[in-house]
Amino acid sequence: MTLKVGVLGYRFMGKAHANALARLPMFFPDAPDVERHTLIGRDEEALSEAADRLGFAHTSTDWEEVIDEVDAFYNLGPNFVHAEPSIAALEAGVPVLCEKPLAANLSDAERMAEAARSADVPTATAFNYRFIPAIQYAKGLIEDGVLGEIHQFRGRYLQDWLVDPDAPWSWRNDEELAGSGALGDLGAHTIDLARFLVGDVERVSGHLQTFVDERPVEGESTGDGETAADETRPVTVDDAYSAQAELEGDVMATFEASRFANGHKNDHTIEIHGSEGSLKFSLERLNELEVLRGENRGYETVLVTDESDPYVEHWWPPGHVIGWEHTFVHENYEFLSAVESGTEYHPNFADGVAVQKVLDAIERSDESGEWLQVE
Ligand code: SOE
Repeated sequence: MTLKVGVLGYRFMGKAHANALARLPMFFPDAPDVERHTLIGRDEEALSEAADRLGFAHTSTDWEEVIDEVDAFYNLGPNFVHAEPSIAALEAGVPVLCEKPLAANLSDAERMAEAARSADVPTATAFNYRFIPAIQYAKGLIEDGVLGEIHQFRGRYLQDWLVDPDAPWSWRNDEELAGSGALGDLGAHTIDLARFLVGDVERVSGHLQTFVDERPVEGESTGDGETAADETRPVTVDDAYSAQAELEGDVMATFEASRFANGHKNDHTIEIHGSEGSLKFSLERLNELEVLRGENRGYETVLVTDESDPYVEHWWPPGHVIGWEHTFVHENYEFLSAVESGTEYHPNFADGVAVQKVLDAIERSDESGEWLQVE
């Protein structure tokens, strides 16, 4: 059977997932057959150019029509578009993969998770970093007790694309459209990894800050290399956040993210300390994991491209490293395999709403100045 996939969104994430779908038959012969069926967007000209480039057979400006024609629906639109199309697809019994964070606010995320429960088909919240071989290796070490009892988790995700006060305003700077800023965009990944590797978040104390309050709207070109950008719009989300947290099992955690961290491009790092050892992971060196076993013996750098890598046989011989885009291939492979076999998939919408509850509690804690329980 060929699974027809309908994809809403054709920019950054559209490209990442289309690339993943194209790689599946080449590298994962055991994956279901997949057709890049319909690409969905609003601007017909841009959509048609993207569909040709990304290998989609059809285009549509109406997601409602597409839902009835496909076997899986990918919602890769901005956060405020996550809820309605995803819920409609689930009500039609179509499995859904939705980009993170699950929604722009907790009530939408809860409605989506409820629709997923009723539909009882596989859903995915696209936390692609779970599918990095080094992260899966780390999980195996923790489950095997190599780190002993876990005491601390530290995660930070730093980028710098908003340091320039003239960096243009986009939906990502607007509370209605995005929900939050660095918190939801980047922090959601870190919080998901904390849940995946260590456990649920029980209580938090958060702090959010916006360093630039308004940004220029990208203007029309004036033809002389300048843009007519005298209009600005307010920034209504955080540029950076930090939070202290307690995870289940009395694990102490800190989370931090910024889109304002000069010099950091896509710097997501995780550190975990246990009674018997520690781990360090950096997304900028994603083929490696630093592991400390026992006290005072120093960290050993494990190159995770050998038999410990669950996907190594699909790619290159050990030592031939993989990159950021491969995380999407692994994610698509696992999700579409679950769609074909009708089995459970994680991280699903229940995982997405669990993260959204933490994002929501961090924001409320910033407003009230108090530690809050995550319900
Ligand atoms: C933001 O810059 C961003 O593209 C996030 O939206 C992605 O989730 C992250 O993986 C990379 O950075």
